[in-house]
Amino acid sequence: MAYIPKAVERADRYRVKVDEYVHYQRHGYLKVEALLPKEDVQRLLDWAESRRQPPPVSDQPDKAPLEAVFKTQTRIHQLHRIDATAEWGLLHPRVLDVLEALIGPDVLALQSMLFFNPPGLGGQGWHQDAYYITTYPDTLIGAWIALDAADEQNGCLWVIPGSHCEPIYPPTHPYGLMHADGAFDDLFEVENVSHLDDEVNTLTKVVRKYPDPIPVPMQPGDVLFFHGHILHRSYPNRTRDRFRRSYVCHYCNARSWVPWNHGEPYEGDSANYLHILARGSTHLPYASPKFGTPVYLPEPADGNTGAPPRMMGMEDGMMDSVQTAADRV
Ligand SMILES: O=C(O)CCC(=O)C(=O)O
Repeated sequence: MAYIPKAVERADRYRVKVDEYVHYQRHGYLKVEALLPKEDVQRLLDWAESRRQPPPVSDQPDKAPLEAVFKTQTRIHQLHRIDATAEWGLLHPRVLDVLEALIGPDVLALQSMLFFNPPGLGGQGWHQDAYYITTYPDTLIGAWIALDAADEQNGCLWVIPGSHCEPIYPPTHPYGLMHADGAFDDLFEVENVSHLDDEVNTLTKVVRKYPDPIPVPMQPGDVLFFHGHILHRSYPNRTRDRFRRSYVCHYCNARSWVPWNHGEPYEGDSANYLHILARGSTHLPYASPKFGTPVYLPEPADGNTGAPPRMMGMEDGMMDSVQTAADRV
């Protein structure tokens, strides 16, 4: 029987507007305001604060003083593998509602990053996320969940609208796999990607092809969805008294092969089995939520209901609508 993707209904389901879908496809990003309710933002903030506490003092004298580590800590990766709240945030149903429309219906959750960006710290220079996280087919997307208000002063994200149409610019030292390796004639290699200094980061050459980048100010609960190829960056937090906390997660279509992992030794040819199937279905291996966060996967029966394909090839080599074919019998 055919798999016909069909999401499970929920009372608070977010329904993406056609204009939002078009905006994402055309510009490579989409800000959805107030996607997370206030109480969910508060839950993530409380959790972020609990993670920000310095761990117990170490008795190993060679380790850096923990307070110093704590002060310089700007982000923590992959907490969803060890923490129930992080898993809940990564699999937030309203974030997945949008992803289902933009890259789904089958969605695989790959990465979580908790950013603190205290005053004076943080910032990441121009980069494309699919440079780091390869998926085949290339379906990577980020979801940037604002926990604090983010603006130009405390280091909001900046994007270059339309730059998601660029291919991924490869590094000078090949490492791992690159998107469409060898398929382009004039693709140049880049150095020091993500470096804060535009003169050092040679991806800036691509940035300069475009009109001025734009800042994306956010309010707590807003979520910015951004394409895996879009050129984007952030600046260090220039305020004296404000954090810039955010929870940033990455996903791809669950039918993509993912030779990428983070936080474990080499995982073999494919790491799909380490990533969580968040929506839909897949023929590839996947992980289930460790901490029991509900994911709304279709039941096998749901997947097998609905209309058959609308056109079919006829024995005489012509295409015909299924209805007409049925009527002829
Ligand atoms: O939030 C930031 O400062 C940078 C995040 C970012 O660029 C990313 O997740 O790709």
